[in-house]
Amino acid sequence: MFTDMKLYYAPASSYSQRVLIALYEQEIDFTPIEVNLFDPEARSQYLQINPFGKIPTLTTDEGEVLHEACIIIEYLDRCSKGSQQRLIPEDPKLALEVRMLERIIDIYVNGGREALFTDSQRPPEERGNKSVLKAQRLLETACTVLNEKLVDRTWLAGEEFSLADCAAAPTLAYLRMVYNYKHFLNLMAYIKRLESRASVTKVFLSGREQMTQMLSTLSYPLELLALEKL
Ligand SMILES: N[C@@H](CCC(=O)N[C@@H](CS)C(=O)NCC(=O)O)C(=O)O
Repeated sequence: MFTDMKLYYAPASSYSQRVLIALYEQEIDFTPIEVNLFDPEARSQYLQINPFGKIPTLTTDEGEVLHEACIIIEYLDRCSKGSQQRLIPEDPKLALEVRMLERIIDIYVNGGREALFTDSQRPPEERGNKSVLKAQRLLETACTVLNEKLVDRTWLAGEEFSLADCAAAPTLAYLRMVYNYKHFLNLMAYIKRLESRASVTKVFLSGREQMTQMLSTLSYPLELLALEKL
């Protein structure tokens, strides 16, 4: 059924990783096509598939072209075999919570991570402007909300792994490079659970080499925070 499904992605791209986790969770066959957005020719070719120049993109068996990680995951979830656990629950109330958590991760956690990362690559005397501080405050609020949700939950929306966890895994892993969240104890325990989940382990391992290479090209090196150091 999924023989001609193609995922355009990069191993270290956090949005690609969200979709890869969903594909492995749902045991869906696909053809991976690695895109190098740093190569001008590859980039201009890719723009024909995704005019925004963002990865990932999924092309379906029916020839549909899907952008946006959360939409791609929703598509995969609808097509997945009946035996697999749904990443967006059937129950409408639960489904709303899953989507809300995914939005919080995308907008406030990932938005804060991006703002802090960009800031870290400015000369030290130019860091910490108002918009960065605002993004950091929103990031802290989002971490507080997620940390509270996790008081009595294994996964973000409860006992079932969901779309929200697909989004959280790479976002929280990369967040460690720019923001130390060791004071959020439930989040810390949660990232460890995520990292031991088979789909997540596989995706993180395959992205490590490219991420290490990218980190080596930074103007201001980041100290990649290992969990043991937090
Ligand atoms: N809203 C998009 C964001 C995708 C995105 O930002 N992807 C990054 C890689 S993780 C990218 O393509 N960056 C390249 C660029 O901005 O030029 C989604 O949900 O898929």
